[in-house]
Amino acid sequence: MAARRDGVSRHAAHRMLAVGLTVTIAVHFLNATGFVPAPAPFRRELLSGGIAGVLASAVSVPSSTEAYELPPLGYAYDALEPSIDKETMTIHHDKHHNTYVVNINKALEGNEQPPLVELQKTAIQRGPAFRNSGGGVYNHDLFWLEMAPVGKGGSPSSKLAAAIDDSFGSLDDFKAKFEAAGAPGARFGSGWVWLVVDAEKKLAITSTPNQDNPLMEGVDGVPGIPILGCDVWEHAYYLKYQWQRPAYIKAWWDVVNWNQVSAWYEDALGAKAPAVDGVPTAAALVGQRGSVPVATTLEKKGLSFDVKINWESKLALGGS
Ligand code: MN3
Repeated sequence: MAARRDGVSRHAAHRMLAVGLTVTIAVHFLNATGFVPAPAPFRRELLSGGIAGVLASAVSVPSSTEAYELPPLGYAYDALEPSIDKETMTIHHDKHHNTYVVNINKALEGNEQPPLVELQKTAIQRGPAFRNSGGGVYNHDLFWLEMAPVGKGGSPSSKLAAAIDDSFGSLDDFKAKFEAAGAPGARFGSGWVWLVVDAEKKLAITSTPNQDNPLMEGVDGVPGIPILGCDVWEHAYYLKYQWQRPAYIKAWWDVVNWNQVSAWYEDALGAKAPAVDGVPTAAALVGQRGSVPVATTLEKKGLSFDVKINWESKLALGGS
């Protein structure tokens, strides 16, 4: 019995060592590579051959695997200052948003991944990974797109402006009601405030807890198509505004991309929800993307991200 226990202990020790090494390698690797996304086409090119092809086959990740991706911002991290500071944007996008991307991809590993917008519908029924991570990816994709540097976001289209007047009295009244819905007294704890187009194609303000959104069946809020959403999690504002969430929401209006929101309003009247995994749409409206230096930088960093994902897959599956 003693010998057998020793055997078991040795086996357990080996496993622990393997796990420890795995974690060490993973941490080292993640630190070395950072959380920088590869643009979709670049990643797919890599997966079809070359270095990544070798890596993919080495770690048994099918080359046809499709995964949700962390889209690069359509503007610089400091472009939304002074409303939102550079450090908040960097951490929010590179860490918080990326974590949702990694986790929903893990939850869907080996399964077909539907368009992100479709995933929202059944997210609450499918459980926490889909609701929290799937919702988190969609909400943040939308959030980056609906913002633009001060002076670049335009104003509501005449059609949207008329609908806002009709539903809320005026643009100022709308903003006041939206701010009230996002204040800590109304949305206690983490969540989002939304402008939605409801089933009657009317505008409504609602708020949802955590990473829920109005597309989710069974949502605690007004169901509908979101065309504007304000992230009121503390991670969205705390570094600059601390406890003053209302000050953050007030400053946030200066960076709303009304050109994008107006386009989504048109779509919503046709029952089409923002398919937010198409970053260039808003970018074109903002006129801030597509510059060669940005693309070049991202492509240089793209390989690191690709490698990280493959290694993560291996480390998560192997080792024990
Ligand atoms: Mn957030």
